[in-house]
Amino acid sequence: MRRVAVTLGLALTACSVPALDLTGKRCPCPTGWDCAPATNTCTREATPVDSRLPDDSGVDAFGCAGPDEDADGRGDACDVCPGDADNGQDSDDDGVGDVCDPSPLTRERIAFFEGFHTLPATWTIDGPWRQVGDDLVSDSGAGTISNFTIVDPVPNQVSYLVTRLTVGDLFDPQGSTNYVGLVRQLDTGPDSNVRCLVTLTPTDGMTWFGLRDTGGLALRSEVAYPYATGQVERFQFRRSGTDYSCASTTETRTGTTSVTAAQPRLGLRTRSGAATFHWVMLLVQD
Ligand SMILES: [Ca+2]
Ligand SMILES: [Ca+2]
Ligand SMILES: [Ca+2]
Repeated sequence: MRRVAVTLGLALTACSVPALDLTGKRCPCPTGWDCAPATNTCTREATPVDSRLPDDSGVDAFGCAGPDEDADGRGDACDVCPGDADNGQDSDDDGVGDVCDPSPLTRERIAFFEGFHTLPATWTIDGPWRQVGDDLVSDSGAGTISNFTIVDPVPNQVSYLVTRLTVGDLFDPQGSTNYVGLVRQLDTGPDSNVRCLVTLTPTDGMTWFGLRDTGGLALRSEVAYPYATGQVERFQFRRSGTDYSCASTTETRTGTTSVTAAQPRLGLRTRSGAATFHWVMLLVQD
């Protein structure tokens, strides 16, 4: 199998301490790094071999021939950042690349990545969701809530639900609540839920970013946040027990709520608004 060498542009000698180092990393070192015994630290190889790149048949060293969301030549199943452009660097060697690793010194794993190249059969569709190209589009009518969810595979562990979305035509100007974003602790019966979202208050036209739970009463942690149709956002929705955080590129909101669900689901949610979801990913700490 052909393997492709990747030069990282680092002019390092075997015993040098690189400017780009693994903070606090000690031997033994991960793939692509050399142990420096004198200092018991890891230094990057000058020309590491990237075994994840595909061979001439389009199947890479790990047999990944499936969708390639970011079109970088590494199938989603073998990509340490399947939704983001990255350089393959993974400082804590946890299989999540630095570019998309929410805690580069704490081990996580990718529980799932869904790029919507087809409509995934294991997800529950509630509302007018449809596949367009390799994206998922929702255009909820006035007052209509749409969920696209899956049973939470790790309900008792710290996890990050991450998505990239494009805000669509918003909103129903007469509606009382309009939003697009992520949802957790969804229980479709009583509709308990916690949300990480962008929203608009129809009465004053203000737009917001942040957290809400069922009814927006116990948890409502928001900040005024300008956004418009066509704006691309990356949301990261962390849950640790009853603690939540919702982060965009520039803002983070945190809060606590006791909202629970008998059969907790997680995924995407819109109300009286439209959005295009490019991918969704779940990272988990074991
Ligand atoms: Ca890829
Ligand atoms: Ca990592
Ligand atoms: Ca990590």
